[in-house]
Amino acid sequence: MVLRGFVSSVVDEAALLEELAQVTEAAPFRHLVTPGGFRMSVAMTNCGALGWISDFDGYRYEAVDPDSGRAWPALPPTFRRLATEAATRGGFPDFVPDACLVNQYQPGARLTLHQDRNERDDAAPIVSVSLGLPAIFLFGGSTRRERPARIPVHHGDVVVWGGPSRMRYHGIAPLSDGLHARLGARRINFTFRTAA
Ligand code: MD6
Ligand code: FE
Repeated sequence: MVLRGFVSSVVDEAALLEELAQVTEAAPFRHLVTPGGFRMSVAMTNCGALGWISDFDGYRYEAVDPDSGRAWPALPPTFRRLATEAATRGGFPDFVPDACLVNQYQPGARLTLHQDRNERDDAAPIVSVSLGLPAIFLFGGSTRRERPARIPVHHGDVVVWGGPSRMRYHGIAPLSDGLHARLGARRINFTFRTAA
């Protein structure tokens, strides 16, 4: 379910961006390496009890930021409220996120088709928030071979993703150039999950 313009309808956007700045100060964006040895074009960080990481040993959730040796920053209050309000609107009133992956795309960055399969419980939805520059969300099938639908996502849109769609392949097409009034030349995405 795509909730257009949902962010500003439920939270104070300035508060959300201030909390984002605090998260990225404590745990700066970094380019992870895939298990196959490729540097990801998307820069990532996390907040919440668990953070998603990738390195030569694989993809997984960890409680400690490998760059700092400290716990990931806590899920800020405005982040949490946005996630639970969106999940409720999407039909998942019991959603309790314990992980928020924060993705930063600069022009040209992309996320190739993948499934989200590192979470323990696939009954829980994912709440995905788009901020900054617009992007094309690629929404595929249950195999990598199906040609994905191309769904535009704009600043303030929230996608709630669960149930029978939970294991569909998806990705982000290479980000086009542009300048967003508040976020500059980048797209930020939060994906809230129940990982543990
Ligand atoms: C992104 N999102 O929007 C990447 N995964 O930047 C994802 O990979 C994603 O948006 C699962 C569910 C929703 C998502
Ligand atoms: Fe994903």
